[in-house]
Amino acid sequence: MIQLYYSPGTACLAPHFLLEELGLAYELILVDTAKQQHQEAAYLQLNPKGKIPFMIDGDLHLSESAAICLYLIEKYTDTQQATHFNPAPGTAERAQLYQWMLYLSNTLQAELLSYFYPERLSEDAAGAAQVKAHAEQRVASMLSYIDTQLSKTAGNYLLGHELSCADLFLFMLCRWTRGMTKPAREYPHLKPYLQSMFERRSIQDSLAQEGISAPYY
Ligand SMILES: N[C@@H](CCC(=O)N[C@@H](CS)C(=O)NCC(=O)O)C(=O)O
Repeated sequence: MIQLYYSPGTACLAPHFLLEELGLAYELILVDTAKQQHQEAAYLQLNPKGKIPFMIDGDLHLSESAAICLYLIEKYTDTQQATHFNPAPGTAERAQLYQWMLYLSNTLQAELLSYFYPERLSEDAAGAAQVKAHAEQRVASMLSYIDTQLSKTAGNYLLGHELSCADLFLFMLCRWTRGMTKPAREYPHLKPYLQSMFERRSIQDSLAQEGISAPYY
């Protein structure tokens, strides 16, 4: 059975939503970052990066939330019900999926990590406060870009009419902005988008399993 190592609310959420969305059997294993369990020897032996999430599927050991999502759609979407999750290689839809997954993980997620760990990018508290403030400004311009893109899609999702793992990834990242001056939920197109994503059973169940309570996003 697939094992997902998680810490509540962290980058494990996108793979967790996806496991639920695909109806796969999996086991959740808690590695609590608040208790520094991700720095313990037993976990570092599995994932020397000391980051969450981490997934084991048979002989495969995999880190990086975006890579886990792309692996899961490629391996487990051969059923009729889930084909829209895995657009055929070489198609425009597949290219769009890669574009969103790379943009979200390489740009917005990276900036959010600077926002949450500013002390790693500065030598003192004043510098860290500046790093955090600047990261929040850059996140705001990225949210603005995403909001505009959502206004141009033909359907309700990043790829148009069908949900993809990029939407699950985006919901996770938008959730992380909930404490910002202008959180994602306050952008005109992101607002209804996040509300409708939040209503999905996969998201509700994952948040409940991780023990996450309101405000959700
Ligand atoms: N690019 C990685 C980022 C992983 C990451 O930084 N996870 C955070 C939680 S969201 C973490 O493990 N933080 C603990 C730490 O950096 O000490 C991914 O998407 O999997």
